[in-house]
Amino acid sequence: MTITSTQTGLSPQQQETFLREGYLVVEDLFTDADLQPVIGEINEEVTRRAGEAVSAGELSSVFAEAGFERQLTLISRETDKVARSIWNGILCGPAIFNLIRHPKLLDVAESLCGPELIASSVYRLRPKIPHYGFGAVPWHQDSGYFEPYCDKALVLTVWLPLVDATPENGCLEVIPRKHQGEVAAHTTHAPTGYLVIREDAMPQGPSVLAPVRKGGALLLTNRTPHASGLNTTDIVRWSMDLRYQSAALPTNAAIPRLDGESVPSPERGVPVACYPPEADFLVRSRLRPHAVVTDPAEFQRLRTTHQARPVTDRWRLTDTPFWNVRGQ
Ligand SMILES: O=C(O)CCC(=O)C(=O)O
Repeated sequence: MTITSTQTGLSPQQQETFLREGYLVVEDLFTDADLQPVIGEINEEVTRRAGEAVSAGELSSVFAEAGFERQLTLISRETDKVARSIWNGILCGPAIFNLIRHPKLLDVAESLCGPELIASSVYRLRPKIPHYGFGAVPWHQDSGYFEPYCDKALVLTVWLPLVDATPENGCLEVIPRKHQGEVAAHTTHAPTGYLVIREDAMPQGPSVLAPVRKGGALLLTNRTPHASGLNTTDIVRWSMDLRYQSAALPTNAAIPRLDGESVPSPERGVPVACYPPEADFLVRSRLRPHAVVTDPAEFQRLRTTHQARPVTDRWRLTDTPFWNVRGQ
């Protein structure tokens, strides 16, 4: 379901479509110039880490001349260490921070999550390397990873390609209209370690591929079943997935709470955050603007010093004593 963006948040028609289908592709949200700072920052970090691998004798060259789309492909033919070292939410530089709080994205997020906006701790950088097994992501709902308390609320995923995402390089695939019921039972996917919906719990219905051109975004709810395939091209399918939620949901962001917001409480089973392992922050607010994080250094501090709390072990997948809301 593709609708061209209005640049000032989503139109009522876009909102309706998203809520009905569980996903929406928004085209032309960003210009190349909007995305260049984050691409530059990532590229610099790849080159820096590749340089370290060259010094350690693990790589023959940093392959800088190959450019953003191909450099990591060439590096990864010799070692996957560089790609693995930047995967997920490890990078937290100023351009990533500025992308997460970009007004165009916040307008979109506000349309669906309301004006008191938390940037969820779960943001991920995904360099999907050509023909790399760990690049394919099995069928899951993001809520499979989150606290059960947050299942019925919206934690919005904004999936943002930094190159054109196509079926050939492993764009996402979704099952429309399966985002309303209970979260399906998940288990561990061997050998990647990702969560995957259990075969006997897989929502039945036709899936659709969701290619997105650079500059566009795919919006998903936290209960939308989605997956992505292998990258069979020779460029890296670079993407970021960013998440937003209302401040009325559990959050570990340091904010003054308003009446009616869900503060942690063992008695009422309210967890400290929808995803306690990483740090949330307030990204837009009219009612407590002084608590909005605007300093890249503060963002970096939050990302690197957060005291991780595990998520409830709802799928009983490990013997780890997972944090339990009643035992905090
Ligand atoms: O980028 C991908 O291939 C998968 C992304 C994903 O599963 C997610 O954002 O939840």
